[in-house]
Amino acid sequence: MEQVEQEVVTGVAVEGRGMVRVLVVDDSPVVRTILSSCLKQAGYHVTQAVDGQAGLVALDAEPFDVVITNLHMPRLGGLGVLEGIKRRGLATEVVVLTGSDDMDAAVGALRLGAHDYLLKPPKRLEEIVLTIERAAEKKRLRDENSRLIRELKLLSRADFLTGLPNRRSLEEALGRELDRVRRYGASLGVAMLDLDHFKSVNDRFGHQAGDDVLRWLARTAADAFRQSDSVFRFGGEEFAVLLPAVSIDGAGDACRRFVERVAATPLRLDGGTLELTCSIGLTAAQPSDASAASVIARADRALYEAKALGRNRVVSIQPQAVSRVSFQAALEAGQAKRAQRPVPL
Ligand code: GH3
Ligand code: MG
Ligand code: MG
Repeated sequence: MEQVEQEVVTGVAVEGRGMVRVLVVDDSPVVRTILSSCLKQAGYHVTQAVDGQAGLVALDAEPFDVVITNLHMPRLGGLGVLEGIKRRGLATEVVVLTGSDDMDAAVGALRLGAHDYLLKPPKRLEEIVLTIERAAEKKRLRDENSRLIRELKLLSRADFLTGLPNRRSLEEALGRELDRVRRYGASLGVAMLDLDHFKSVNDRFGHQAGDDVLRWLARTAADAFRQSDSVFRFGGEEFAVLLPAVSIDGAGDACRRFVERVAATPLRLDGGTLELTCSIGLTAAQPSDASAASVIARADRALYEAKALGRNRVVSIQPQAVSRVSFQAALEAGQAKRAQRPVPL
């Protein structure tokens, strides 16, 4: 076990600083004590480590916002701490302590990504606190930035109305799955689903009710398909489903059950009962498929056929036989029966 002085000194809570964790790394007990008591008085959470190696052990054990480290120490110096932080991909800011006769080392540390340096021995306590404060603020802004970027990425892949992953997300997921089909010969069913005569739903019940129906459809699809399947809102009243690790017949059964479930669930809306149906075009991705777009285009052709054959059904296209005869031979669902009781949304 590395020697880490695990003394955590919690100072008076100064607004905004109470949550900031600072690691003081120095082989001199005197310097450690001066820095620690000064920072704790300023309200920071402070942990001490006796050299660079002990500092890295502390950094592995818990997150720190700022490390203030001496450059020259036995076993491992400040540049080693800096490199260790980079190697670990930590966002911790580093302030190095250097003698006035060793500015080359301080500049080297800045080049390696240190936030700032302080001259030894530390004289003006205010300067130490201000330097740590600026380092902590930089860390806070960087964290906030990363959080916003993560959030934006999520938002850019989610559909606002239904919460389902959107078309961009589908194209990425399909690209990944297609790679598995090509590399490992994995099976992948790709279904395009479109609500039948949806325009008339808006016309009859209003756009708001139309939105509610889209949300209901999204919930129902996410519930009806397997956990390993993924449902996407492609756009408008069109959805896509990826069904990995299942034969085209298995995918066809799942799609047919879904079409039947929608048809068997009349929806109670303000102003009456909606007997909703949907159509699905299904295909299996092939190693020879050049892109996600080519698979989607084939599923779309199957969907077009399902509409042309009377809607409320599934048509699957087997890629090796895309003739019109095979469309009809692949017809999998007839008109579904309706349940008696309308379901409220
Ligand atoms: P088909 O059976 O041939 O698919 O007929 P359809 O009426 O469903 O198809 P069409 O493409 O003519 O109309 C689609 C409708 O979907 C028109 C549009 O107003 C509606 N729609 C698309 N996006 C939304 C949405 O976000 N909310 C609502 N309420 N309606 C939408
Ligand atoms: Mg449509
Ligand atoms: Mg439609």
